[in-house]
Amino acid sequence: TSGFGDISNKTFPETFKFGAATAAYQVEGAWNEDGKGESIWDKFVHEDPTRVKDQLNGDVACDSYHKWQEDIELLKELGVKLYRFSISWPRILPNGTPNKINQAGIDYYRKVINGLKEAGIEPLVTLYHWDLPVHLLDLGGWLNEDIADYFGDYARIVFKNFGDDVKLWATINEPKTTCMNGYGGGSMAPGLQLLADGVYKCAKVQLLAHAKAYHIYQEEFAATQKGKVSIVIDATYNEPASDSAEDIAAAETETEFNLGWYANPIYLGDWPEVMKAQIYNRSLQEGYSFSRLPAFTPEQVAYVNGTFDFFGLNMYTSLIAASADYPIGEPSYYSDKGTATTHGVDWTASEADWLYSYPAGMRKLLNIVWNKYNPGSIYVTENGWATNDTLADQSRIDYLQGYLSNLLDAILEDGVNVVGYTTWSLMDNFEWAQGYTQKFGIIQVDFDSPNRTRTLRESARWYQNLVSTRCLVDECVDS
Ligand code: PNW
Repeated sequence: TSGFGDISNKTFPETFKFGAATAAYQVEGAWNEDGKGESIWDKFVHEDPTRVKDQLNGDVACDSYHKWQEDIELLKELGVKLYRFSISWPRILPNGTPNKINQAGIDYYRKVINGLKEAGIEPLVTLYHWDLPVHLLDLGGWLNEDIADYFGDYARIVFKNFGDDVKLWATINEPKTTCMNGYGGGSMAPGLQLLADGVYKCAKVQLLAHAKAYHIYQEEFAATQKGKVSIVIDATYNEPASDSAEDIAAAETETEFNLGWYANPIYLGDWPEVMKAQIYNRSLQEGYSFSRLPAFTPEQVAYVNGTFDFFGLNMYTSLIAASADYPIGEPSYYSDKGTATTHGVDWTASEADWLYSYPAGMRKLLNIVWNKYNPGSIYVTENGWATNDTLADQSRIDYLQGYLSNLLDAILEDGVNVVGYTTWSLMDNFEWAQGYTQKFGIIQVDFDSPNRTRTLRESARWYQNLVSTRCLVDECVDS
């Protein structure tokens, strides 16, 4: 079945926070204005425009660097009480080091945060949504453990400047997608293809960097600022392809190599056992004398373990997982994992080739996260749908309604403490290697006009109604 149950006719709890999300490189533009340094995305798209499907880039994007007031007006119009956005590291520290702070960058985010405050909208701020300063790439980027120290210095400056007004922090957005696409497949900056030897090191460095920022907050800011810090992890719900023991194990392995890869070290301590065992065994058979999965020292396990105040979950889609044989040959994350994945035949396709709608996966994944990791509370920090440019985006409404109904069931029926939701995205933006060919916004942006005119889609009207009624259907009963 497609997993569509009846849409819940209960209301969302009064305390539940609805919001919307964006990320700096995808919306800001002004890539070289007012002292901003070059990021790895600036370099990646300028060096070889063919890396992006429409050969366009984020030089201007939604021009939110200049149009932030308009963005806040749109948030107000939607009625949301939460806005997730990210800070551009090289806008604050042009070469990534604390040696030179760009005051214009500080001023920009200060204005945005003040504007949100006046509008009664709470900021949820991501420190790193993929735009590493180029200078730090020259040092090895996320393959060099020293980057954790640089990240700590950057985080301290941000906490110090904005922590009086920002109480929800996400350190790193989707370390898995960064490492798999930036250091594995190579479709994203910095474009390295190190699926066997780079992706696990990248993961370790990002986890150490996250933990560093978390500890700095706890030691230097938590007592006075009283905010919450966590990481944002993207994950799929993985359904076994059949009732066979092999496929059931494959779905579990799929989850451990994706969600567990990052969540286990932070919420339980250390890599998942199945990753340790399978990567070590494959490495030996491939001729290595060591595991390609770099071990955490016991001190590092303890340093990373427990570095969360909530769970930030990006959830878009699900997979059907089966066990698969990968003969020993080219070493790779995929052969280490040993699964084959597809999507359900009756799941609706979006404009993005990886994104299919399976609403029940939302409830199932929330239960897994809740029961396995005991995070105390969960924010769904991204969830959204890709369409073409149309304003009549009924497929997005169907998707959001189905996923949010399952999210609500998880809260009311299963007791999962989901406290907030920021849909991806507030508006169309630069969709990385897909350029402007895929639209994720509930608000349309006209990238052909210098104004970057923003227009509410039908889904934005629908979301506006949901936010004000807390109800997914025409009429709700009290929850
Ligand atoms: C997110 N998946 O990445 C990113 O955080 C956003 O910046 C991006 O615009 C958005 O998704 C839409 O692509 C993901 O395969 C990419 O499950 C792929 C997956 C999940 C998240």
